[in-house]
Amino acid sequence: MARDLTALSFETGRQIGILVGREGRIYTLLVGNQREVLIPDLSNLRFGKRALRGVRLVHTHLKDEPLNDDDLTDLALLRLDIIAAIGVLKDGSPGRLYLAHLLPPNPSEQLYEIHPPTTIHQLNLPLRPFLFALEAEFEGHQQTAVATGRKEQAILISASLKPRIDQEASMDELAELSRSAGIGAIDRVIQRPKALHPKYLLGQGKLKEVIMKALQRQANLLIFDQNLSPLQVKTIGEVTEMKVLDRTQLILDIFAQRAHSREAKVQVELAQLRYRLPRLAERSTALSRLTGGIGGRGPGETRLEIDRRRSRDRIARLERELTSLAAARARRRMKRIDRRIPILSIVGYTNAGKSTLLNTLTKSQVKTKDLLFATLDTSTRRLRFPREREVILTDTVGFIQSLPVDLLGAFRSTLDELRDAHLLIHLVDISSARLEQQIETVKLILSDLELSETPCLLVFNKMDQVNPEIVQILCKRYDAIAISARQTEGLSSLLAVIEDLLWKKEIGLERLRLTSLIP
Ligand SMILES: Nc1nc2c(ncn2[C@@H]2O[C@H](COP(=O)(O)OP(=O)(O)OP(=O)(O)O)[C@@H](O)[C@H]2O)c(=O)[nH]1
Ligand SMILES: [Mg+2]
Repeated sequence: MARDLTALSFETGRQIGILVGREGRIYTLLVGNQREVLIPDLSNLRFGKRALRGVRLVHTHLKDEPLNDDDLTDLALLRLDIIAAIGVLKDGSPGRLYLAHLLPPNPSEQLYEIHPPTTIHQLNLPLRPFLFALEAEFEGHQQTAVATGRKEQAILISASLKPRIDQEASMDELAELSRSAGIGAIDRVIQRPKALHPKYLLGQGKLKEVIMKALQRQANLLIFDQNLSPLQVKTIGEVTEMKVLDRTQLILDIFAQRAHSREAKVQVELAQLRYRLPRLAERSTALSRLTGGIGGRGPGETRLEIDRRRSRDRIARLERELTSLAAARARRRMKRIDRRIPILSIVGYTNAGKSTLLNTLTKSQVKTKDLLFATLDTSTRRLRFPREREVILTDTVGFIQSLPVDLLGAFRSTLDELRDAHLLIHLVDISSARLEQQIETVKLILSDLELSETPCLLVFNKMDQVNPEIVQILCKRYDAIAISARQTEGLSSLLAVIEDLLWKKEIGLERLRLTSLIP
């Protein structure tokens, strides 16, 4: 057999390979060029519960050279049982035999083992028992992983033309988002390429590195800090055979986990459908090797069309439902406005402490958590001041940089409540390393929502976390008040300012457009 391969290789001047199953059946004969053979899509050879693919690649190397990086990448990517190269000698007969296989997880994080070269005749490896034992070892590791309840493990990836320091900061936030979604982030890859790759975002070499890392660290998910085009999601998913998420999808995922009220659920599902619609695509039968090859046939149009139509129908249905929910919300709003009670809305970056402040001020129990996007539904409470005065205080969903457009659109009716506010309290986590950016982001989103005109009071929260002198400096620089939302004691100064802004004639009720509202 080996003799046939090398002879054929010798005659054609091309690499020749065969894919062989465990039971010895030959699946395919591959004819390559001088330097490589391209491996067809193997996704129909699903492993099921197995760790290895169940096929080995045996191919020829025209110059009797050892296994190269591409060979080893194929071994890892395709989870081949074994990869073997047989050298072709000057007379077309088999030369040396090079062989490598994957290793189960090990302390030195070695992905594969390369055997010392032998010859076909010297090879003393009882294949069947060997593969059986190797598979069993892999299985042992999988079971411990299941038993210890291992959650999803992700590699975080950023590829952007922005300076590295900005990428790092944004990656910190992505790590927080992953944590909030219940995903473990085990590694990070940051690249600042000269140009972004249209298909992979990252450079191809870097992507290979990512895949190897993923296999070594047993990650099952790639999360990109940038938003990916439909084409990118598809090609990266195909090449890596891993689940691929981008920033928007991760945020949508968190929202989906947190949505409780019917309105929030509808809003989130709408945003998800709108984001996914252009990304619906079937797997093409592209070649698995990163280096490309003959393009696969296009997706099966019919099935795809059905999926698209279903999604569009569902979007239409959800939009109708949302309209009627929004109408009910508008009626509730009108009632409140009728009451001529000033409305105060707490806005700010996610995790700033908005719900905590609402709770402390009104002694209520809105859920607060050290997670991003703990709150999705708007909560409304009454807050009493001395002299029979009261205001309505609302707390709503937090903001974040690059808030998905679809999400902002879907949450419009929730965010519309902010339009009724006479005063916005812009709450900022003063202990955040990204204080400046967070303030800017919130301002930007407020202006997107056409709320730049609403009077806004900047309040720094979590002052207990920061050196008092720095608190003072920052308050001065930003013209802000500092509080600790967890402690009732310190809040009286904030209340006094609010009362002043809302009721003291000299501070300009007119500016606050309250003249007509307060009897
Ligand atoms: N140290 C300190 N922690 C605070 C303070 N205020 C809030 N926190 C904590 O900050 C975390 C976030 O608080 P939340 O009130 O849930 O924040 P939020 O702005 O409502 O967040 P989202 O709803 O996710 O947008 C929680 O773990 C709070 O306990 C504070 O004054 N000091
Ligand atoms: Mg909250």
